[in-house]
Parts: sequence; C-alpha cells; structure tokens
Amino acid sequence: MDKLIITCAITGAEVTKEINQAVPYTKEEMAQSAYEACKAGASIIHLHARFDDGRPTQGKLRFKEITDAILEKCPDVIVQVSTGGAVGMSRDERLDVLNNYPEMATLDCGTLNFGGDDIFVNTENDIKYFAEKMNDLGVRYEMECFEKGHIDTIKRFIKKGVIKNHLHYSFVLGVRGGMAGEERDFLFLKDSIPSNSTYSVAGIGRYEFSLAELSIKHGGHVRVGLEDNIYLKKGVLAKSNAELVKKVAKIAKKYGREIATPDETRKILKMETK
Ligand code: KMH
Ligand code: ZN
Repeated sequence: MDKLIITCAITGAEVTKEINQAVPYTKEEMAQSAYEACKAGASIIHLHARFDDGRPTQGKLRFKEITDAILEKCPDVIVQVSTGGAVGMSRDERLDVLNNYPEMATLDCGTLNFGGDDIFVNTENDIKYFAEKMNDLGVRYEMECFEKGHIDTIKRFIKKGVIKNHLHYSFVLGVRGGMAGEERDFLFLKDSIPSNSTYSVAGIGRYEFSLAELSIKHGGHVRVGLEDNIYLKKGVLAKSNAELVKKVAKIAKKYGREIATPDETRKILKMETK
C-alpha cells in the first residue's frame, strides 16, 4: 500500500465560527491552522478563501494572500484550492482562483442538493469547462464525487479525452442530498473507479472517522477538517484542525500505514516534485 495522504480541509465556505470558534477566517488564522495540521501529518491543504468576517470569496487576490501566508509557514505543503466555492457562485466567479496557477485544485463532478433550498450546480458543460481550463493551465485536479453518478460522468469524460490528469478521486460522502457514508457506499464507489486510480475519502459530519478508517484499511487516502466535520467525537467540538488530523494519524498507526510527506504525496499522485 502507498503511504497515507492526509488532506486537511481547514475552513470550507459554509461552516462558521458561530458553530465552532476554531474555524479560521483571516489569512493569519488560516496559515496557523494549516501549519498545525501539517505538523500533525497533513500533506495537502484543501483551501477556500474567505474575507476576515467569514464571507466566502473565489477572488484570486484573496486566494493568493492566503496561499502565500500558508506557504510561508509550510513551504512544502500542497495547497489544493477549491473551484467549488460556495453554493450560488457563478462558473466564472469560481474559476477566478485558477488565474493564480495553483499547484492543485478540486474538480466537482456533478450537481446535487446541498440541504434546504440549496443546490450545488455542476452541469456537464461546467465540468468540461473547468477540466479543460485546468488542463490548459497545467493545474492538477482531484475529482470530487458526491455519488456514483458523478463517477459515471467522469468515465464518459475519460473516454472523450477531457480528463487528462492522473485519475485521483475524492469521495465526499454524507452531504445532505448526496450519497451517505456507510461501508457499502464506500465499497461501491471504490470498486467503481478505474484500477489505475487513486482515491481519498471525505466523510461529512459523523462519517468522518468511520470512513477514514475504512479508507486507511483499503489503501485509500483521507481528508478531514473543519470544513467537513466540527466534532472530535460525539458532542465534543474539535479545538483545531490539527486535532482532527492527529486522530487520523492515530488510526493510521493502528493499521501500520505510514504517513506521506508532501513530496511523497506528489509522487503518489504523479505530480511534479517541487
Ligand atoms: N462549498 C461547497 C458548495 C469544493 O471545494 O470543490 C463546494 C465544495 C467543493 O466545497
Ligand atoms: Zn471544499
């Protein structure tokens, strides 16, 4: 098995300090939170940009400020920017961040309900447009699949030559409106992707650690962080992103799975090393 890649989704676009004070908003808070997460074992930081009051933005200038602050404290880490942004943002708004030529970004692979009246829109044309833009700019992408139909959509795009990356999937399970995160859901998705792929699992809310453990056991990779889950365990708020990463590192140790450094992560994902 490859060493374990731990991604930390430090802030997201929806979670707020009102529900967990540890959610970082400012660039200083983000850099500190990323630094602690990296020290605990994260090699990829999944990043959303926010203004100091917490409002999400996909503006390239804000992303650059935050990315620079993170890289100053953790020079080797892979910063994976979100092209999902927040519900309701337009295609071009979401893509502005790519003008910074980030090392890595997400590619969201289908539309889904996102709780209440919210819909996270990723039409087939959106996916194609995003993928082609990232191909042109040389940005590596992780393909975020919230249910099996998204994997099937990507299968069609692979055949058409739209997806040119090494195939690296992220199964984001447990979103209200997407697929749940039970063991059978994970196994179904894992067995549905091409054999030359790699994958990571992001369990939302209560699924975070049960899915992390399954992925560690099966040779997959793991994403945790306050974007996905604010609790260390039932009823106990996580004090930091690092606490969530440390918990995964402990599970990895139980299974004898070593943790990948950023450069080892680049090799596993067939990215250029820095
Ligand atoms: N904030 C969600 C609507 C991504 O980062 O690519 C979308 C999201 C996915 O978080
Ligand atoms: Zn995200």
